Amino acid sequence: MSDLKKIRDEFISKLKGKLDLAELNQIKSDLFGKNGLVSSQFKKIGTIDVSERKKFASDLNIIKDELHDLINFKINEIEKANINEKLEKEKIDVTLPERSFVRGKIHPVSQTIDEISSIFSEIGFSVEEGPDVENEYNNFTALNTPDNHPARDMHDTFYLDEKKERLLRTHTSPVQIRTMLKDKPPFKIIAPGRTYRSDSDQTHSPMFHQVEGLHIDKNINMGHLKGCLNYFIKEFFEVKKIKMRFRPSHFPFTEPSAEVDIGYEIKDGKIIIGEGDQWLEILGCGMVHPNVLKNVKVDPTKFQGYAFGIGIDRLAMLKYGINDLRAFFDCDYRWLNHFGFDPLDVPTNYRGLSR
Ligand code: 2NM
Repeated sequence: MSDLKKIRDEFISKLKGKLDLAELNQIKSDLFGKNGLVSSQFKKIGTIDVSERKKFASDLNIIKDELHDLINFKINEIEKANINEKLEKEKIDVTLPERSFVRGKIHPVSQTIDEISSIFSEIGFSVEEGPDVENEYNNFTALNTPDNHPARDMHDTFYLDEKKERLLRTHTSPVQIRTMLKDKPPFKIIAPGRTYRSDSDQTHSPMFHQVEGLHIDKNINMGHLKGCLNYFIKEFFEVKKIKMRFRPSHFPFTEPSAEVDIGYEIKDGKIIIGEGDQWLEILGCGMVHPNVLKNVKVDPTKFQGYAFGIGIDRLAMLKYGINDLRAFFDCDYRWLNHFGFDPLDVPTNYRGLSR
């Protein structure tokens, strides 16, 4: 048997087996590479006796084509199978239903704090924050609240130790105290945040939210207080005019003290803020007591000012028609989805405040 026929038979039988791509390429190089078996036969043509040369060259070309075509056919088959497998695996079923997707909502209390902060920042107030766990000096003593005052009672305040030194702040006034102790007057700040009182029923939650304001400068009087609150209430409820009255009251930290009511009426079962002959109490305020100023080393003969405290939760309920305070803190996802605010929805009265 000639060399050519041997090569042919050997490789035809090899190629009958199951071969992968790497093995096929190896065979291809063994035969047709630079020193491959078939390539070497081509180099031999010149040495062959002239009488046999033509037949040898012709046989060689036939064998070369046969092996070459067979290898390429097998490579092609594998590549086609690979592509088909990929197509099968990566098939997208466009008839499947989409994955459910939920976007979080801004809690109405957070939304209201943002609105209040941006309204006050427009007239020069800056926002201050402080810790929820306070000491009794910042929460009571500095605020001219005597030891025997009912607010200090165990039934009203959450004390965190036997000695009653640490407590959950009952208002955000300690933030004003901290600010006045740390900086020099004038002061023009608001302090929004969580506050705590031992109280729980339909209209009281043991944790609630307050924003307190403080403006201390030379010659600040009650007219400034009235103007500031009138502006705030109009902006907050988005009304042009507001009926407002100051009722004498008492707080240990202010003198004189007042509670502020706004006019409202019910029309077609809906509350209209700003007009009507019903009164709604919405905040407490007054001129900061000289004792408070002395406690934070501010000279009350040189500096005076006003302060106010607003309950945020009730304001949010009024503005957004929510009637159960407790729903605010139930963490019911369906409730939040209904009453919450879309974080990507920029309101028309947006004031450019970042969250
Ligand atoms: C209120 C009512 C009246 C108040 C007083 C102070 C401070 F720290 F400056 F003395 N901050 N907030 C204040 C005054 C709070 O809440 C109903």
